Amino acid sequence: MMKEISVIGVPMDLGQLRRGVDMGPSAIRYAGMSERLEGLGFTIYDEGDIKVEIKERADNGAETRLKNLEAVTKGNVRLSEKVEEVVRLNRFPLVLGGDHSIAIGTLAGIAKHNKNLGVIWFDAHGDLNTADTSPSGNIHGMSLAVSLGIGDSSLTNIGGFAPKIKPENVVIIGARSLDPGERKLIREKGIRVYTMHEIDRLGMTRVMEETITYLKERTDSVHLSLDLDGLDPDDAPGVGTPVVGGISYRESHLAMEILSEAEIVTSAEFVEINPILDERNKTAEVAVALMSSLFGDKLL
Ligand code: 6HN
Ligand code: MN
Ligand code: MN
Ligand code: MN
Repeated sequence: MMKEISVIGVPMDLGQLRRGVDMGPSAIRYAGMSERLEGLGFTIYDEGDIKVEIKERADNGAETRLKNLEAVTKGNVRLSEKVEEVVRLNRFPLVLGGDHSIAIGTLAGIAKHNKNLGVIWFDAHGDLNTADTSPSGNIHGMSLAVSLGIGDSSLTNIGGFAPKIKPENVVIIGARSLDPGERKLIREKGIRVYTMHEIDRLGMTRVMEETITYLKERTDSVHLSLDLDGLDPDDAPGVGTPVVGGISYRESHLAMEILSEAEIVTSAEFVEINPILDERNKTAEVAVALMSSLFGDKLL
């Protein structure tokens, strides 16, 4: 794995309606991220935060069903440019959210340099909605669809090209709340999904081994997009859209260790941490522990 990591904070809370998720990057830094990763031998370049419009000033976009479309687009354009620069410097981009709409900008920046990019989407949700299928109008529930080139053109065309990823290069892990339109898209596009049912049946070890084999066969780099609501709310309570029956802390930690051994992940983002909803920064601490395993922390 690359020995230099660039950390990019994205205080984005406009892709959904609950306040506080913009404080995610601070909470993760406060939980000791840099010290942990430096302790593993990495050089950390903290690039600070991307500028995102504050909610009070964002036009809520009454002319479209997509809430805060203009401000979400602008923030993601800035993020994509920063990520692209980091990839060009051959550093590992580690993006801190912010709500999951920021995957749009992260993937736009990475895909510019990686034509056959794989994506692990670790999430309770599919984030595969469009303006027509979304129950909420919230863009954080659309970011994977947008990256597949499906959605509003101001979002799908960020970076000047679409799509960013191919459906057969995506693996969703942890799904347990999929809207009807998302299920349809998964079937139509043949997207590989490990729902909680498969995780229970096969166990996390086999799910990760299959995922790694599958992505190694068809991609040359892998982005990990980790939504903390993929974990069970007991282990990660500080998220805006919790869903019961999720991946345990231990299983998710094991998943990161297996990914670390496989050495396939070339970029990552940790999103949806909402300190206002959290219990004494527990969810940010979980995020830092997962990062630490992903970057090779061994217990012995
Ligand atoms: N996330 N499927 C719901 C929606 O509004 O589209 C929830 C999306 C949650 C998105 O957690 O990143
Ligand atoms: Mn998500
Ligand atoms: Mn989610
Ligand atoms: Mn372990």
